[in-house]
Parts: sequence; structure tokens; C-alpha cells
Amino acid sequence: MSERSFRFTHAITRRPSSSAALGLRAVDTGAPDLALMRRHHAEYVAALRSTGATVIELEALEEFPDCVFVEDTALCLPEGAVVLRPGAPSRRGEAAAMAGHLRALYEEVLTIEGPGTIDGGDVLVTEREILVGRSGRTDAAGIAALAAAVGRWGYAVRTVITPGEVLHLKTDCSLLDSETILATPRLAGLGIFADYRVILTAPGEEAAANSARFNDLVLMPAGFIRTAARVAAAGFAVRLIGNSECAKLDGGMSCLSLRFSPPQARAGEGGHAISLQPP
Ligand code: CIR
Repeated sequence: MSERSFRFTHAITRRPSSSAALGLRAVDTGAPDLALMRRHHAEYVAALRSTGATVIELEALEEFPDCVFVEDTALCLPEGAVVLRPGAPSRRGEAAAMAGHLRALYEEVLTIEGPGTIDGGDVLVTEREILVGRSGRTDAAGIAALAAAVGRWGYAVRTVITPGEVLHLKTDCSLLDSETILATPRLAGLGIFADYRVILTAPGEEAAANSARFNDLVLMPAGFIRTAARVAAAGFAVRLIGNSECAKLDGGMSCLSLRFSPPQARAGEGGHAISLQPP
């Protein structure tokens, strides 16, 4: 069976902005400690790189406080990339800034035009379908535009509902392998993962659901030991990464990277970090 939904040759990350304290959040629990956020981010990048992947580290965009959360800017598939249209107007320029980097890696880069909106955090790619959550950030028009874009490469999109109190679909779930999804009880309880094996987060550990499978590793936010034990007991190699500061901005493991395998690995050999300046 193909493993293209969790085995990747590349990732793109972006360093935290020094304006991160101005980042969007549902509830203000205080400003992130920027030095600690940068240390956690470096741990995250090192974990991605340790799997042998090429990690393209972009510089911070100081005018975009949420720029570290690159997942929301694009959907990268083996056939091509789609530049998304984030639902928060303050984040739209992040997607435009990503487009040039994707064009250096892909021959085919499509762009979602308005009026619809869609954030990458609402897009869960599995081996057999692309689930997209309607949320406060992602609307029906955005999902329709994405479905039209990826339909040309043969992908089926299934719309699901991101629970009202949840920022993004992947705030509450992550793909672990071709058959297995880690999810909160509140999301799994909607029945949307009926055809998958589901590992539930432990009570009080819902924030552990935003994890990320990347090659042989499952990156999980540190501090949720019962859920990490459940994932490890199912046979996955868990790597715990500090996330206390990104969590203050409603971000988790998936938000911090675009993970993909471009058609030709034109950006260099595996295992290296490449820093690109904005085009
Ligand atoms: C935002 O509200 O847009 C950011 N503070 C957090 C984005 C997290 N991204 C993600 O879940 N994919």
C-alpha cells in the first residue's frame, strides 16, 4: 500500500516572528516566550531532519505574527501544490509569500482565489481521501475551490464539520498511518472516522491530538504522557517536542510545517537544511 500520506522527502518550516506575541488566539493566556518558542522550533526542525528529509527553513516574516504556522498557507501533494486562502485576513499575505517557494519545487502550483477561504489546518490528507473541515476559517466556497483544484489529480474531497469551539479540523486529529487516526473524543464522536482505526486522546489531553506523522516519527507535543503512551503502545515511534509557546497561539505539531514529496527532488539531497530568502 502507498504511504504517500505520511512518508515525505521534504518539509518547509518558517522561523517564529519576533512579533509572535501579536498572533491570533481564541483565549489570551499570555504572550509566548520568544526565546523558548525558538528553542522548541529548532527541536522540531531537528526532528524532521533526523528522518532524512530535506528541511527548507524560511526566515520569519516580521509583519506576520502567525507566520510560523506555515501549514495554513498551502496543500502540497505529490502531483502539485495548491496555495490556499487563509480565513483570517491578517494571514493572507503568508500564503502569497509561500507561493514563490513552492514554484521552485513544483511545476504545477495552483492558487485558491476568493471569495472562499480555506486553511491548511482544516485539511487532512489520508491514503484514500482528503477530509476538509468546515470551520470558522474554512468555508464551503473554499472547500469547493480546493476540490476543483485537486480533482484534476484524481483526489476525492470529503467535507466534514470542525466542531464550533475548535480552530481547525487538525487541532483535534492527526493521521498516524494509512489506517490510523489520533483524535479527540469530541471529534471522533461525530462518526467521521468510521472507516479508520482511531486512537483517542486521554481525558484532559485533547491538545495532544495535533500531532504529526513524518516518516518514521510521530511528533507529539510534550506534556501529554497518557496519550503519548497510547500512541507508543500502538507501535509508533513517538518524539516529544515542546509546544507550550505555540499552544498560546492555538498552534500544534502539524501547523509548523508543510510536509511533502515534490515530483522531482529539485531542492537538494535529503538530510540537509536549506535556508531560502523570500523571493
Ligand atoms: C491562527 O489562529 O491562525 C494561529 N494563531 C494558529 C494557527 C494554527 N494552525 C494550524 O492549526 N494549522
